[in-house]
Amino acid sequence: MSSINVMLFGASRSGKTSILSSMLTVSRTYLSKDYNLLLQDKTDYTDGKTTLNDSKLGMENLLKKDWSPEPRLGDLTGSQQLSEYRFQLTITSVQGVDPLTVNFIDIPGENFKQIHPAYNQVCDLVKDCQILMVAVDTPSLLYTDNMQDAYYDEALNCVEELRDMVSLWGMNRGKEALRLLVFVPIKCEYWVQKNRMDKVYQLIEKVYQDQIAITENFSKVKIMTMPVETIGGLLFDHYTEPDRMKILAYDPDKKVFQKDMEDNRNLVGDGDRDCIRCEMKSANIVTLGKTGLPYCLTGKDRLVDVREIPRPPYCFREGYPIPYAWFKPVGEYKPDNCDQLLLEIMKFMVQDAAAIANQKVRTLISASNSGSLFLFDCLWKIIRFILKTIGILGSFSQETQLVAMCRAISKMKEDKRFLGKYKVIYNSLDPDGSDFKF
Ligand SMILES: Nc1nc2c(ncn2[C@@H]2O[C@H](COP(=O)(O)OP(=O)(O)O)[C@@H](O)[C@H]2O)c(=O)[nH]1
Ligand SMILES: [Mg+2]
Repeated sequence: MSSINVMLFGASRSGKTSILSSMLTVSRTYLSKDYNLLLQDKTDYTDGKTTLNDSKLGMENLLKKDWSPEPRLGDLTGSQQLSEYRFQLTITSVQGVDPLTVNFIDIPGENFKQIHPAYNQVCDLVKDCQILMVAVDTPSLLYTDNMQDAYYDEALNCVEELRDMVSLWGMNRGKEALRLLVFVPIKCEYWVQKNRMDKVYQLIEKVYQDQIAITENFSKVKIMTMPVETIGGLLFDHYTEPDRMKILAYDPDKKVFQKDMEDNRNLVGDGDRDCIRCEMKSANIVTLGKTGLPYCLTGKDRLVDVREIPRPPYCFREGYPIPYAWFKPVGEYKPDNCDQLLLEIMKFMVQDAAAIANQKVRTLISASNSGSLFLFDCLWKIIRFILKTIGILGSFSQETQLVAMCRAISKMKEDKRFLGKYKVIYNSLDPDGSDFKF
């Protein structure tokens, strides 16, 4: 079970990288303290991709109250390159076993479209993945429901693109291989607080019903919805209708603060100007997108309709709908339920490894509870040298890993930190209720 591949699926800026960042941030300390599990970010950053720490800083930035306590617009720009993030999990209580690796393939939303040059590469990558994680932008999901327009449904929730991915998913691993499909609604704090998550669960199962149906072709698959709060202190506030959504192009002679602008390119066709998205309040008063503060147009300031801007990510045209969602900072950076997602990945790793090694998870759990781990550890120390020499180190190491992981997971399931806030849609990993259950 030394490595597992996870494909992150979702529209651009839906929050794929943020999920990883918050998962790493919240779990690291207590996994090591309470469970002897060392979780490390072993990503190769030499290609210059966003670090998970930068992603965390970006999220904390969205909460900055010194800007203003007002609602502000959600970000527009998602990652632009196909990236791989790598988590390494080392079981520190047992010496000499290999660490476990989880490879997350993080793909910019546009690459899932058939017309994109990277599309074939994406299709090849998903064939090797055991886990498919679908980041669902909750405000977009609710927006499309309000619009009652199949076109919006398709474009904002990437329904077609997911159909392709699910069809190719894990193909190189065979029909019998274990698979985990997780829908991860994010930016859902508002619906959690209003006790309206049932609606979100229900919409996910409706919007992606065909994709869920495709997975019935696989004999061992678990499908679930696992909402996570990647920030915690940021609540959805409202949407702006497209005709009130504008780009403010400042008077070129004005000195504009960084917090009051998003772009300084030639967006409006009369030279480089500092620009920002804003909501129109009256003919000359707008609300600025990054601070939510009112601004009165003066001098050569100009307002341009978003639909007139031809350049992504600002443009609003058919084929590129954007729900302009505003979020209000109400508290600290306090992610929630991200560790539950990590626990689910860990459970899956054990189930997958057990299935491959023809082991029963039930037996492993009782071995881990009865103290056999200690026996394994002693045995391990004594015969390690011999095993190395005769070259069967791999299989023994794997069994030790499995037992140690089962022990950690069984303990985690007792931990109040894991609140079980998720919904299992379908589970055939465990058709007879025995072998693959925790
Ligand atoms: N409003 C809001 N924004 C978030 C939340 N989590 C992340 N973001 C922001 O959403 C933007 C896009 O996130 P990112 O993870 O880069 O999306 P990706 O393109 O799918 O990888 C970033 O600016 C994040 O800071 C959240 O819970 N609420
Ligand atoms: Mg990303």
